[in-house]
Amino acid sequence: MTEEKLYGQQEQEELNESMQEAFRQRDERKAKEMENNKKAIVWSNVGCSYCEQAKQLLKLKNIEYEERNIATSDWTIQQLQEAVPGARTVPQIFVDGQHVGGYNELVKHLG
Ligand SMILES: N[C@@H](CCC(=O)N[C@@H](CS)C(=O)NCC(=O)O)C(=O)O
Repeated sequence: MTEEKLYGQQEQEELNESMQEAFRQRDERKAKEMENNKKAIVWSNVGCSYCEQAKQLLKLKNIEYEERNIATSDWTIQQLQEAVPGARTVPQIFVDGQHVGGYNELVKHLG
């Protein structure tokens, strides 16, 4: 017995659509899982709007990040310079241990 006999054309189309939707949801879940595994470090400073935007973007993409704010007693400008020699602006962002650059580079990096 062929499938056409078991299911009418409309039922067949509905089945195809729901399978496509299931695959789409699975792909979306996988992509999210992969992003969830990423970790970022954001070197920042107070009153830095690009730093805020970078953190917003990472949140939106579900990427966990550690903020290293050089205005706090936890981190210093020297430590930032060791991590990114010659850095002249903040934020300076690392994703999965790789230096990406500032906010604009992060936007490009995350596509
Ligand atoms: N193109 C940079 C711009 C970053 C930027 O201008 N940051 C400001 C603070 S929000 C800064 O560090 N300014 C210090 C300076 O320009 O000397 C990016 O995308 O991150």
